[in-house]
Amino acid sequence: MKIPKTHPRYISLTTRHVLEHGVKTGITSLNGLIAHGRGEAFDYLLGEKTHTFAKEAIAEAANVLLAAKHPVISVNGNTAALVAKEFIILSKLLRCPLEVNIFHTSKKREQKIKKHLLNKGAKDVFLAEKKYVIDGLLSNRRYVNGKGIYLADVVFVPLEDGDRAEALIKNGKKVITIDLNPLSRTAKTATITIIDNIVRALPLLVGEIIKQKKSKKLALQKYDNKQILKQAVAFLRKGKYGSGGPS
Ligand code: PTJ
Repeated sequence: MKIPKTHPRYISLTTRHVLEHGVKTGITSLNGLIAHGRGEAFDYLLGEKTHTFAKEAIAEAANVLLAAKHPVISVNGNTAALVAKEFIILSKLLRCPLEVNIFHTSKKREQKIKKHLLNKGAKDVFLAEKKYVIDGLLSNRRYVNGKGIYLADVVFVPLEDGDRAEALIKNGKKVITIDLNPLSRTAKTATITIIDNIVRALPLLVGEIIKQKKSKKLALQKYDNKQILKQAVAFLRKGKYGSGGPS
């Protein structure tokens, strides 16, 4: 289906197609479509734009990722379909690995995601190993790579489930997430929560990292994630939503 660029919901509709393609090629799970639908509902209410609270979180995320000793980017079936290119740029800028870590267990899908990332130019793509486990977690996501998330001090885990965010924090790691829902357990648990659509936030994060790398000194910012969440919820409560209009 060809969507005219002038369609008021062009970005939203093309993003859906990217995920649909992800399902057809075996990268994204069917559940991923449902998760995206939930995200879309919040995006609509947020006016489908990047707010100041997201920009502040992006700046802090860049700061923390650049200061990390061993950052790792965790990739799932939705994010692999939507932002593989930006993940690869990020992993090169930060000299850090990408690790495939999926919630809905499937060895076949893990391999397909890895191949997809390598085909797009990724260097290091790790998979989970049964002997390395995140304590306090029962889902498939407890298995991690011994040189990746297991060792990481900072884990970038966009579109995450609450259980793993909590477990990673309990295991002493900083967690940076992207989640359109400021009320989700992940959003509330993470060290830094970027409340924005991943397709808008990732290019901005790449830009911010390039900017902060050039400026060479890492700004120590006063950052309060609870305040960021409060601002997002306050915006939703005000009800000034729906930039694209009903369709
Ligand atoms: O590939 P798998 O098996 O690892 O599965 C990936 C999903 C995303 C399906 C899985 O992690 C999952 O079920 O996630 P949840 O618990 O549904 O949470 C996903 C969160 O991401 C929800 O709070 C959504 O609002 C949010 N979300 C969905 N799409 C986007 C998003 N946030 C930002 N940008 C999006 N495009």
